[in-house]
Amino acid sequence: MGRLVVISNRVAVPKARGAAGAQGGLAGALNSALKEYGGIWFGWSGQQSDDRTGNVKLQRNDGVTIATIDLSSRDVDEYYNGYANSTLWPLFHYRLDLTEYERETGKGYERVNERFAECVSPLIEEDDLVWVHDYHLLPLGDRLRARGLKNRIGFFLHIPWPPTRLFVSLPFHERLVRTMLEYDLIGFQTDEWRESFLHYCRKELGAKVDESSGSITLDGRTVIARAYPIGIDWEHFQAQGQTEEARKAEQRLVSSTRLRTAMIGVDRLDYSKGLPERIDGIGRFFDQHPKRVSDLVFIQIAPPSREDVETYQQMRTLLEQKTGQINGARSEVDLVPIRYVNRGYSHAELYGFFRASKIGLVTPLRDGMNLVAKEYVAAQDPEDPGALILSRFAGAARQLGTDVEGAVLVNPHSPDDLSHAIRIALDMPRAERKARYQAMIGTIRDDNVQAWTKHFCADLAAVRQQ
Ligand code: ADQ
Repeated sequence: MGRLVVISNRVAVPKARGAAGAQGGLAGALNSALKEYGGIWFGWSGQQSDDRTGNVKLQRNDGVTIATIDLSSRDVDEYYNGYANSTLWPLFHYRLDLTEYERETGKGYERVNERFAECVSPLIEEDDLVWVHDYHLLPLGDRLRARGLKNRIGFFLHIPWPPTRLFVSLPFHERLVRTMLEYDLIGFQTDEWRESFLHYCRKELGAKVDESSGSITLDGRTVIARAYPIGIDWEHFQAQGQTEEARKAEQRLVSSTRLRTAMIGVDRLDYSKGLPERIDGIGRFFDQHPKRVSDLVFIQIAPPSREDVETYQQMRTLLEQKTGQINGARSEVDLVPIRYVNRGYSHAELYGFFRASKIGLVTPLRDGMNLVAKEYVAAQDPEDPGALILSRFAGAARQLGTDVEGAVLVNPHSPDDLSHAIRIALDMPRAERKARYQAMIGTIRDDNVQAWTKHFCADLAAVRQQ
């Protein structure tokens, strides 16, 4: 196998504290892949510059070549804040109500994909494997082929693929999916998203689809679609858990919550994560069990993300209001039921906070996978683990829960369901917590991010090209 060339919207050199929240789950995963195979990671530098000289900045970091370009402010508005984050992100998370359809941002999206192809193709050698990531770059494979690239090109979608009935609301949906058929292998987080994609190709494009192998054939070209559920960097996370920083974080939470059970949520501040709905569920729990206010403290850690997009600003305000209302109504001089923290923490600190919390609350309305759910479980003491409450609509629910085993599954839209799950988790006997933990920990440990990258890259290297 040649080198690996990873292409994603942003490249992220691992940084220390506070950076993890902004980087999201993607960064850690890709860094691990590149360290293992050697190669190049190409993407936007995060900088804006209006002089489009097309210069690629190269930097060696820990055996990996990081190659970046700047984007113009118009590119950032149209491609990043516009089409990627105001059209595709809400639509792919089933939020038609928040989806904007603007022709100009669509053009900006195509322009930036073309620019990515123009800048990265000279860096790619003949037998390199090319791995493109996520919704920012759906048409990139097609743009690379147009420049004569014959390499094996794979694509992985980190977020859900929406049902056909929602997806067809996107103007030019057919054109977009046809460009994706230029990849050799397309990976999804779960079978559910893969099935939606196959359904679209069959119904709307008339492609020949083989459900079991995932092959899609159209106009003489075949692409394979498979599910590759992403995992956490188990070893790294466990090593973080052994640090003094993790131990101090755990102690800090234990001593500040004293006899109350700590329940924790850790998310980017994003409407897909179901944060206002989560607060409503906690409010319902306190309404239904007013005496138990003194048993529970909820800690929500949520650093802001995508602050230039208006829906994100509105959500932040809504969340502050809802938290303020509950705290106003339920606090005592020495007791505040919800602690809402607008900042990121290092993985070591998160490990400590997770371990000190007897309930993990992960309730996205829709999520490709959700790595926080896996990190929460990975941080638990096997002899006295906490309980995980997990949304049925997170990709992770496919691996971590049935109705009786593993995580306590919930419908995050229903405050009653959330309230019920909180009561179950709060009163769960240790033996049941241990059994549920045992049902989850094997897949979290073994199906880790290294296994994920190995599996995807091996399949990509093995695809028969036409
Ligand atoms: P995200 O939407 O960013 O990722 P997630 O999978 O939960 O969501 O990953 C978040 C990562 O960022 C985790 O490693 C977590 O520890 C970290 N993080 C989150 N909040 C943090 C905070 N407050 N402080 C510090 N760190 C924080 C997208 C998709 C997911 C998919 C991943 C990976 O939306 O569905 O699981 O990519 O494919």
